[in-house]
Amino acid sequence: MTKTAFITGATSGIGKATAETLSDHGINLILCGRRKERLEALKKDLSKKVHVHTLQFDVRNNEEVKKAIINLPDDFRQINILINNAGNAHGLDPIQDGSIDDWDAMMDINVKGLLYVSKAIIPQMIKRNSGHIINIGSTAGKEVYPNGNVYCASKHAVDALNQGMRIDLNQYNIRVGAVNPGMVETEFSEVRFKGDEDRAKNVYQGFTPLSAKDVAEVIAFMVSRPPHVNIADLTMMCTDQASSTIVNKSS
Ligand code: NDP
Ligand code: 8X3
Repeated sequence: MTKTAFITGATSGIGKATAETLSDHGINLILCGRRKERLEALKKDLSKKVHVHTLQFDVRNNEEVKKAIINLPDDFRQINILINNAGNAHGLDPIQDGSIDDWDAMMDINVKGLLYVSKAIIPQMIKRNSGHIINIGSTAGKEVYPNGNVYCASKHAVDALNQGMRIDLNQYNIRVGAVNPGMVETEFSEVRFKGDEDRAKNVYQGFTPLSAKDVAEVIAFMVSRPPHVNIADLTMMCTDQASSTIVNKSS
């Protein structure tokens, strides 16, 4: 049976690379994001290989999320794989200087958005007694680094939700697992530093970070395991990274 994957944050970085990689595995795709032109361009490209549907919504808006998922066309109603990927860091400031708007964005997108999307999709997986949810966490969900405070808190929440979902959905034969990447060169730092491209580039200078494709290949491995195998929690870093704060820039 051909599977369908629902990917949030498919317009860029890890989500986009995952869409491309899963299309190579013959998995049909529902691609989500706010930037419509990018969704359309990706659809045009990947439709050469698999069936693709796009949904434009902001994960912060629960009404938009519900409406988009309820109104999926018949061919895309059955979602076998949910990849909760949409997210970002906003700012990198000590807690005493942090911006409330940045905090709201991170908690609303990374935590509440993930919950809204999951809430809209889990019932159909329960009904079919089958499904696979992959949550994109972070090494920031495993440890806290200076000035990472609220981003790290949001990713620790994803770590807890990954465990909680796995426990609660176990009786319904639904696989739940997380990928927790270290530093991946995407638009992540451009968003974090509000469009400051030089500052964003500087984050990845002097070492070889993970690429979005590196993460996508791990996700493809997870979803292609036989039904009795669930990769529950996987942390990956580039070879030059040992922890959130220890990066070898001299290799
Ligand atoms: P990008 O900035 O390249 O991609 C982020 C994606 O999330 C975009 O497609 C964006 O789409 C989507 N998104 C952001 N906000 C919203 C929103 N409000 N509603 C809907 N979609 C949204 O970053 P990455 O690919 O690096 O990040 C993907 C995930 O990986 C995030 O959860 C991030 O925390 C995590 N991660 C990233 C790491 C890194 O170093 N890059 C390391 C570890 C984890 P659009 O703007 O079109 O809505
Ligand atoms: C993104 C990786 O180290 O910038 O989650 O937090 S990091």
